[in-house]
Amino acid sequence: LPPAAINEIATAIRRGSVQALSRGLSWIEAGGDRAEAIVGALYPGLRDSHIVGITGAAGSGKSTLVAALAKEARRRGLTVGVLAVDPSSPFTGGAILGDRVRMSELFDDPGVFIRSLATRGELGGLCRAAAGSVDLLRAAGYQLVLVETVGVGQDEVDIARVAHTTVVVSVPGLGDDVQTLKAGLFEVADIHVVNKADREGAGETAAQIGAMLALGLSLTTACATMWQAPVISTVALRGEGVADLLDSIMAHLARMRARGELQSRERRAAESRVLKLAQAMVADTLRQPGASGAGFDAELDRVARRELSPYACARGLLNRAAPGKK
Ligand SMILES: Nc1nc2c(ncn2[C@@H]2O[C@H](COP(=O)(O)OP(=O)(O)OP(=O)(O)O)[C@@H](O)[C@H]2O)c(=O)[nH]1
Ligand SMILES: [Mg+2]
Repeated sequence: LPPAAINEIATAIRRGSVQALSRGLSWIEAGGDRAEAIVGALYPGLRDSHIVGITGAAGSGKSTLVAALAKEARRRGLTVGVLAVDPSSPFTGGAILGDRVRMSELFDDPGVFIRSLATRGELGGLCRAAAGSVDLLRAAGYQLVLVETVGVGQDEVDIARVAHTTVVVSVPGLGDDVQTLKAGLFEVADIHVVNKADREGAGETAAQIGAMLALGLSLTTACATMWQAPVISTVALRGEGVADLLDSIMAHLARMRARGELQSRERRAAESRVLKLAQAMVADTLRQPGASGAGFDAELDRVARRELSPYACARGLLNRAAPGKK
C-alpha cells in the first residue's frame, strides 16, 4: 500500500471514522508491513487515553464487567473503546462480550467502540497486536480504553503491562483462581474485583485476597502514600459495585498522574514492547537467505553436527546479519 493511502486511513482514524478504525485494526491483526506503517503514522499523535486492563480466569465475568463499566463510563460522559483479546477464538467465535442482547445498548452507542482481537498464533503476536490496537483506539480519541484478557500465561501478564490500571477479577470459591493469582497476576493488580458476589463465599474470597495483600505489604517497606490495591465486590450482571469500581479506576489514574507514575508505566511498557519487536525483527533478519553468508540453515546444520557451538553460531549470524530495513 502506498504511503498516501496509509496517511489517508490514519487521518480518517484521527477524525473518528469507525470504518477506518476497523480497517486499521484488521491490519494490526494481520501483522506485517501495514501494521508497522499504520502504527508509525499514528504514533506521534496518540491521545492521553486511560488504558485499563481487565484480566482474570475464564468465565469469571470479565466481559459482563467490561459491558457494565462501559455503560457507567458513558453515564459519566466518557467515550469508551473496548478490546477483547482472545487467544483462542476468532471474532465470530462468540467470545465477544457475553450475549449480544445485554450489549445491544452499547453497540448502538457511537461513543463506544467494541472489537475482539485474535491472531494467527505467531509467538508474541497477541501482545504485538494488543499494543497496536490500543494505539489505534488512542489515536481515535477514546477516553477510556478497556482491554479484556484471560489471565493465564506470560502473554497475558505482558498484555497487562500495556495498561495504566490493571483490574484482576476473581470469583467466589477460589481454587483455580488462587493459582491464577499466584501465577503472576497478583503482582500486576492495581485493583482486585471479586465478581459474582451474589454467590456464596464472596466475602471469604475478598478476605483471602485482602490477607494476601496484607502479607505483601508487610514484606515490603510500605509507606503511607503507596497505592494500596482495593478489593471491590461486584455483581456485574446487575451492575452492582460497578460505580465503585469505576471510582477506584479513576482514583488510581489520579494517583499515578499526581506522582508521575503514568510516565514510568508508559516507559516500562515501551521497553517490553520495543524488546519484543526487536526480537522478532532479529529473528526475521537471521532467517533471511543470504543475509548471513552461508545461510541460516547451513549454520544450524553445523551446530547440529557439533562443528559449531550454538553461541558461536548466534554471534556469527548477528555479526554478519544485514542491517535490515530502516
Ligand atoms: N451469578 C453471576 N453470574 C455472572 C456475573 N457476572 C457474569 N456472570 C455470568 O458468568 C458467565 C461468564 O461471564 P462472561 O462475562 O462471559 O465471563 P468472561 O470472564 O468474559 O469469560 P471468558 O471471556 O470466556 O473468559 C456468564 O454466564 C455471565 O452471565 C455475576 O455477577 N453473577
Ligand atoms: Mg469474555
